[in-house]
Amino acid sequence: MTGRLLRIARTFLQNKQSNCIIPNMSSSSSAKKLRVLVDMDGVIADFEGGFLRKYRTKYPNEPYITLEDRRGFWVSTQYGHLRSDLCEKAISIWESKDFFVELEPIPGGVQAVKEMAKMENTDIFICTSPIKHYVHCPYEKYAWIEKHLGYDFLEKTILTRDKTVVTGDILIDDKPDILGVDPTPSWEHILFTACHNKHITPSSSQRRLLSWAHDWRGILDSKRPLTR
Ligand code: DGP
Ligand code: MG
Repeated sequence: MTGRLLRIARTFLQNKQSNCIIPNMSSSSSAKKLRVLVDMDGVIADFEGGFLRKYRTKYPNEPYITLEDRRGFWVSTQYGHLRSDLCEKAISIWESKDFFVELEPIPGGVQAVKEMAKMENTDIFICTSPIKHYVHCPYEKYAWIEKHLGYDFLEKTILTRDKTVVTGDILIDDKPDILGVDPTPSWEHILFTACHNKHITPSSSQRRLLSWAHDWRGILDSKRPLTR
């Protein structure tokens, strides 16, 4: 017994000296917590607004698509339909330095996420897909999170191209079809309304969050186990 306590104390001191983060050993207590995954672009960071502003600045004489007329998740696809060379021009915008870090927050999103982080029995993670042109995007996503949500949120940040392999109770995301290697992800996808998806009718089982001014707390509560 004494030997075991000594080992634990030694490990603790070693971890402290090496600045290691000591994992939460009480995994059974976290099992009861509601795990909320919140997407970044189009949910808390205004990708569409930032894109249009920078596209019009860089290409003032080219045609563009207003946010009202946006249809379909892929911006480059719709610009390519407008005129084939505009596909590459659109891509050049989000591949540029400072694009992701300079995105404006979506109204109410940062506040909501901070509030979720303070809720009892709730674990919140930002779950975002970086673009494959990785020179700026992953770094800038972390920088945006630190700037708007704070340094501690870097612990709660998941960058993945496949959100189906991440486990959670809810994923709040503006992409209508979230596909990956797992055909039955653990989370319920709550479709966050964005300019590109507001015209589509979600499948009857899919719930929407119209904006952060709407009842996101009710959606979280609907996933919590009933207490007696
Ligand atoms: P997410 O919000 O996590 O689903 O990330 C999707 C990313 O894809 C986001 O950074 C926006 C970006 N995106 C939007 N339209 C296009 C497009 O047409 N092509 C590419 N490569 N990325 C796009
Ligand atoms: Mg998104």
